[in-house]
Amino acid sequence: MQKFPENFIFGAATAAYQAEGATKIGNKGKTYWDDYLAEQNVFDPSTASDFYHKYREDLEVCQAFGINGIRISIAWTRIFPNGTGEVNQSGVDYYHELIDTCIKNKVEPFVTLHHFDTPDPLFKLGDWLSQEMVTAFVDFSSFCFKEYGDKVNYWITINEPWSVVAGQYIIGHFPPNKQYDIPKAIQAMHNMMVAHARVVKVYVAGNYHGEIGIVHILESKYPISDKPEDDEAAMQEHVLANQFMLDVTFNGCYSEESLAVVKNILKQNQGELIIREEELEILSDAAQKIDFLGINYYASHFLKAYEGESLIHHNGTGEKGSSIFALKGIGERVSNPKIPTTDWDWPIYPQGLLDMLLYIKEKYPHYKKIYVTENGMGDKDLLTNETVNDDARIEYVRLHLSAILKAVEKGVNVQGYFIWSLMDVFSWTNGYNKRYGLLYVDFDTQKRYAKKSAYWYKKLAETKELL
Ligand code: BGP
Repeated sequence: MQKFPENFIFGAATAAYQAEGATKIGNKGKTYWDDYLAEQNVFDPSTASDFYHKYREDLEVCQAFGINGIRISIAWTRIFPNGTGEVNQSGVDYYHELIDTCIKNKVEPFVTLHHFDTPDPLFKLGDWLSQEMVTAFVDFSSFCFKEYGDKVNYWITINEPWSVVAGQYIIGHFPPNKQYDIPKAIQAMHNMMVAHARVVKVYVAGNYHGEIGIVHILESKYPISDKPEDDEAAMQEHVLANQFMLDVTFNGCYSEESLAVVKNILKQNQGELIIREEELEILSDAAQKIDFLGINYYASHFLKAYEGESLIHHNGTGEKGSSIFALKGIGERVSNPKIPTTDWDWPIYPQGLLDMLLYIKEKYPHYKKIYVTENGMGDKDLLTNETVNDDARIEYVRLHLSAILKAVEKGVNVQGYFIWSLMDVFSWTNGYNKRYGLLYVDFDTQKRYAKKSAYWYKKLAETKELL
């Protein structure tokens, strides 16, 4: 039996666009998803889990199930429907009520400012590739700090820069749906880190009482064999997806090692990275001021050397074995027969989380603390007798929590865990059949049903013991 520290947060995560629905209610403006999803006509995000209307009920459930933390995000387009300019008071009021309701139910809100939901007008100006976007994000964040800063204790600037740019410019399943444009992805990722750093600066200057951090998706990368070329492939993907961001998060600059790898990738993909002189000080400053790192961890990858042109197939349907992910100048993700995967081909590998936590402690020893801000298992849940017997999910979470406890024993400062997700939500590229929630949502009636995992999590949160 392993026990968690007394103040550990047993949280659950959501994101505005995936949970709230109400995309056309309360004068909300469009994100880049609205027109794109309408055009595609495959998944409809307009109701999602209706958290916009049901948050009171959901937060009472959190309290009843021992959940003492929640990740929510503020939909930028509820506050500034056009991204900049006029403020929409009903959006401002909504988040006051939501945050107050979290506090009333003793559920600590961890509030994210950008969770994959750029306002459409700023997206059209180039999204994270444009300086207008960066400045508008700083202004929006500054507005949120002034409005909610006296009651929010934990702020997250940006959720998963790597996933955003990989989705937009490499995989092509996030608008603007470009594929294999690795140079654009790298530039946008850098610009997101500059935006993060500028927001940290504003927060610190405002003397707010809370803490600020960033969330990265961090998946460990391993060579599939002991061949040096496979090792090289794993190292390259690790640098691009993990180390490049961690360097700047904790050191405020890219290490020579990371820059050498990234420049080589850029060379093979005919591109360059522009880092402006004036950004260096801001990045370095933020690295010293940041209070915590959020890690989202779902899977790790096994890599093999790859010489061909980039080739990707995104498994968005849960058809096991259909994924392809091979990048020119980097490597190819391959299946490891010893490691189980989800139906969406995500390798289930808790050791990868332990390795990542230990890596951070070793490589960035001045990090302050870590929250695991997302972890969970997407599955095709079946509702039977008003519940879901999601034993596979319980086992997944148990193994990952056990990895966290091992890291804590080895001295890594992890202070909380947020299961993705509180309730079943809209999945950006998989729609509604990939369910992660502790609560099953009947998307026709919006009725919630506690899954077996919810009862398991309740017991864990109450006893703090991992059996
Ligand atoms: C993370 C995102 C979440 C969520 C989760 C599950 O990358 O931060 O918003 O979507 O992944 O991903 P998916 O829905 O693609 O299975």
